[in-house]
Parts: sequence; structure tokens; C-alpha cells
Amino acid sequence: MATLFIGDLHLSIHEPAITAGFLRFIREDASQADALYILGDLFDAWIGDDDPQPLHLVVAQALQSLHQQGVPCYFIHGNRDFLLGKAFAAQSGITLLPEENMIELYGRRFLVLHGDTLCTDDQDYQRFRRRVHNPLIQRLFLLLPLRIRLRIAANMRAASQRANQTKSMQIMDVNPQQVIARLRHYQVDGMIHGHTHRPEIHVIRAEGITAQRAVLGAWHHQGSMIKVTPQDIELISFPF
Ligand code: OKV
Ligand code: MN
Repeated sequence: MATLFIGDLHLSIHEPAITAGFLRFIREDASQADALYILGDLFDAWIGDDDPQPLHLVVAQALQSLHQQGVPCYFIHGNRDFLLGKAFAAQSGITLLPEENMIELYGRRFLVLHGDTLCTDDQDYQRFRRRVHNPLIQRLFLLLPLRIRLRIAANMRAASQRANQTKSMQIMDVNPQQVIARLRHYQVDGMIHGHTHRPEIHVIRAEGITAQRAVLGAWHHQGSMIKVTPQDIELISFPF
């Protein structure tokens, strides 16, 4: 009995080794699990389900085969693939979840989320997030022709890369008060998230709270997953 969590793979055509590692993970590890949770940034970019990239089809087929084997797969949007929608969900058999979810696994309560909403010190990013999460702005963006969307997205990524070079490590990590506030609100035994690319299992102690905060690693040079079993919670890294 085990439930697996992954995220921050940032799949793109530029990193075929990561895609190969993901396909192997789905075939060999996820197929044995009770469920798979993808906690965002599966893809490095997403400009609409109508983008005809072969990579999207390959990933959809891998997830669809998992679905057919009876392993439920849940997806929470990341800050990069926040536009991934119902058409891709239908094609891949995944279930889209809201940005924060309380789930119960083997008698323990966990809050699962991507993690970007915990990084409240990064006010520029939070402003960006509010804008691109605005349903009206999303609707207008999706009305644009694909080639225009591609160009806008490339420009936004280049601008963001320049901005991140000048941000401190502290600003880009979670805000500790925000972590405690979410733990308190959901009354959970732990939270599981990614986004910060700082894999670790922290123990959080505050008034009336003892909880774990399990953070996924990004898939740069190796894979990363969190495995929850009836006994414990493990952070596991593995070669592609
Ligand atoms: C994703 C991030 C690019 C961060 C644009 C409205 C707007 C959606 C979009 C375009 C960009 C996603 C969809 C991408 C995340 C970046 C740069 C920084 C910090 C609009 C709705 F505003 F143009 F109308 N986008 N893409 N960034 O390339 O995948 O997360 S993206
Ligand atoms: Mn992220």
C-alpha cells in the first residue's frame, strides 16, 4: 500500500532524459501504487490544450494507460502549467484538483498543494499569479492564435528568468507563518508540496501543531517522489 507524489518535472522537448525517466516511473512505479498525485509543473510551459506538441500526446498516453490499469491520477496545477485544462484531463484520464486539497491517507490527514501560494514574500510573483489566474484574462489569452500565444509565452519566460536572477533565495522559499496558517486551517498531520525545489521533510512545531512538511525535489538530474504508506512518509530520489 503506497500513494505516490511527484511534481516539478518541467517536461519539455529540450530535456528528453527527463521525459524518458517520467515514462519509466509511470510504467514501473506508479502502476504499482494506490494512487498518483502530480503536484504541478509537470510541464515547463502550457499555453492551451490545443497546442499540438507530440510531447503532450506521449504524456497523455502514458497517464491514460495508468488510468486503464486502475490507478487514479490526480493533478494540481503548478505555476507553469496552470492553464492545463479539461481537454487534456479527458485525454489522459487524470482528475484535476483545486489548488489546495485536504486528503486522508491510511488514517492521516494531509494538505496537498503545488507550493507557490506559500511563497508570499515574493510579492512580484504573487501579483503575476493573480493576473494570469484571472478567468477573464485566461479566456482572452486562449482566444489568441497559437503562434501569438507561443510568442507571448516565450517573452514572458525570458523576462521572468531575468527577474529571478536578482531575487534572494529567502524570498523564493515558503513563508513560515503561511505554512503554519494553512496547517492550522486544515487541522492536518502534514502537508506535501513542491515548487521550491528544496527536497526535505521538515517537522513543524507551533502552538497546538506538530506536523510534517514534505517537499518534493525537481527532476533535474534525477527523479524525486514522496511515498506515503500506512507506516510513514519517505522522500525518494532515483536515477532516470
Ligand atoms: C508560465 C511563468 C511563463 C512564472 C498568459 C494569460 C497573459 C496565461 C498566460 C503565458 C505564459 C503560461 C500561460 C509561463 C509561468 C511564465 C513566466 C513566469 C513566474 C496570459 C494567461 F498574461 F498573457 F494574458 N500564459 N505561459 N512564470 O510560458 O507556460 O511562473 S508559460
Ligand atoms: Mn513551481
